[in-house]
Amino acid sequence: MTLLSGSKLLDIVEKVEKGERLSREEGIRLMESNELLTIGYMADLVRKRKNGDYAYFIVNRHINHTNVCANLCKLCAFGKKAEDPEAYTMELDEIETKAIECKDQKISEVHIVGGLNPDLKLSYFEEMLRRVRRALPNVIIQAFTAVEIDYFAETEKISIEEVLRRLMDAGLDSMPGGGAEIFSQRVRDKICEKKISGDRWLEIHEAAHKQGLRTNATMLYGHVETIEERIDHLISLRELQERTGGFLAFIPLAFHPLNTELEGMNLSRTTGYDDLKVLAIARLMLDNFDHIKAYWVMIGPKLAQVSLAFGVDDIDGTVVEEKITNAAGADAGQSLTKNQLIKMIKAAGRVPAERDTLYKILEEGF
Ligand code: V47
Repeated sequence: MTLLSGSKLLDIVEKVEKGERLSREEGIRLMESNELLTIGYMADLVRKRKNGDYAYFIVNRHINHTNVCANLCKLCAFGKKAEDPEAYTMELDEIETKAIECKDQKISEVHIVGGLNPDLKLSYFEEMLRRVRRALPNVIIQAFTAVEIDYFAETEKISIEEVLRRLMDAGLDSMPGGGAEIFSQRVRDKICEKKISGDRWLEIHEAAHKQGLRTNATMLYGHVETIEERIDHLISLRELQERTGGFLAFIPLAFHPLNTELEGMNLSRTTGYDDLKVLAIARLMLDNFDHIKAYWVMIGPKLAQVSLAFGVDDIDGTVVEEKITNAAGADAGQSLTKNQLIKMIKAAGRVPAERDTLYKILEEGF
């Protein structure tokens, strides 16, 4: 085939065409390669094999209930000390009002994550879930990263299993994939030294999967990590997925340096080329994940749309209000309408499928 003539990746192409698993070394070769179209060709093949012509989106709403955070990671521009003038913590009434406001918008998911606020007890989160559930009985509540779950267990002095059980009793349906960053401790020491280890993040997701919660996984890239550390991160996720099958989707998160403590390190925003490569290589390495999601808030709607030809089958959702990436200088906006998402997908020649958190198709075609 002309596209592939002279390619140095032909052995990998052959393996992908046969549906064989790629090794760590092959993953590293892909990361080192500049053959974006060859990588994209392979990722598109896998994407099509798994998801046909569907490209998914969700009508959802994010709520970031507090930015007060005990960790204050260097990578993050969102977290604040309690005494900071920009610090905020939403009252439960305010959260309930935000949920009630969504009643007419036919959302299927509420996505709730926040900082590690020492003043908030587990009972606050249980009540939050009950009130959101009462306001929106049919939505799926996807809430609290593994980092938050670990913090609840530590502050309440109870096990992860107990935290998960109590939150599930109150209405928790699924966990998002945040807080994973890069699992390598070398990197965590540089960008999020107080955050739970990579092993702990994986342990908490494993515990969640064992209790029947489906979860997502992320990887924050484009800061101080090496290519090897990216691939090792993906392989750790692949291994856990092999054991539990509990992950729904993988979402690479492009690092935004503005207003973070890493800003002074001369780090610039990721390039479009790297964003597409990471998405496509994730599709190739994570052969046991059904879905690869491009989070348009981080890479912009235009690149998210193009990524549909590079292994991506999901462009996330309407979002409505997003504070974490926006604090770090994201300029893609905070909200897209359902019609905008449908238009993006159709213009890429794919069939728009409105899904719920668990990838049940609610409506298709449009
Ligand atoms: O946990 C923090 C990351 C995450 C920055 O599971 C940053 O479906 C870039 O996890 N630059 C929150 N990234 C977002 C997240 C997410 C988003 C959409 C969907 C899902 C899902 C998950 O954002 C944090 C952290 O890893 N983050 N600071 C920054 N400066």
